[in-house]
Amino acid sequence: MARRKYVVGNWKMNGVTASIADAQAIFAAAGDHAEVDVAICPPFTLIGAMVAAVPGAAVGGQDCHSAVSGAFTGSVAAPMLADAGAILVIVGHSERREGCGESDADVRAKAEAGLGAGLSVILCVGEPREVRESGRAIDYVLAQIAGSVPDDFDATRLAIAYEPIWAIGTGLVPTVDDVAAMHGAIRGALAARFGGAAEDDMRLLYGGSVNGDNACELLGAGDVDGALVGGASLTAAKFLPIVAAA
Ligand code: G2H
Repeated sequence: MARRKYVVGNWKMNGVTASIADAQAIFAAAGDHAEVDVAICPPFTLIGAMVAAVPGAAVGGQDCHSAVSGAFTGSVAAPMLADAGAILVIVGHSERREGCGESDADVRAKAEAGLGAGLSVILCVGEPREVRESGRAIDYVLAQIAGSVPDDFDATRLAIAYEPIWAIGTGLVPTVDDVAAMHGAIRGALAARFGGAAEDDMRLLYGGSVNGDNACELLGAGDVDGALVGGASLTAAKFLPIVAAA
């Protein structure tokens, strides 16, 4: 099965009610690119409003707790995201792995929670600068894959986002050859562990300073099925060139 391109906006901690107009503009124009799956992951506070404003749009959360419910002040469970109308969730973003101390086991539990709630999951991996400079980036990321990807999943509902930490929000990006080498290594590891479905159906996204100027090149790299986009996903003017490049 040919993998559809997938371009996902990660709004991070940006957006208020007025920003729903940006999402409406993005999803309306994305309709011109029917061959691309477009999604936006706004802050939790905007999920319900975004789903209501753009019925049928692919809206997601940026994180979830691994438990279904309980005494976890400030956290949001995967079934709550589904209840709010989300259809996907990002787990394991480096801003949570590093900023909130999330381990591979934590990320795996969150991915399992998301899948268990019926959501699609985007599971993030990526190396810090010093690991890239030491030449160990592929080993580092494959260890994250081994530790954080669940054992059992529908390959059409789990995507991997490779986001080198040093490229996030910095304007720096890896070379196309480095992206292709990393994605090829990830694909190989998934195929070896899970077989044909992972090889054929799982989508591998690139994330980290993707913008309208570099999207064509990055999305054209080998085994890149789309992009996870932060800063350039907040407005239609910046995001739609990336969708068009896919
Ligand atoms: C990486 C990316 C979105 P940005 O975190 O996940 O953000 O495109 O701003 O580097």
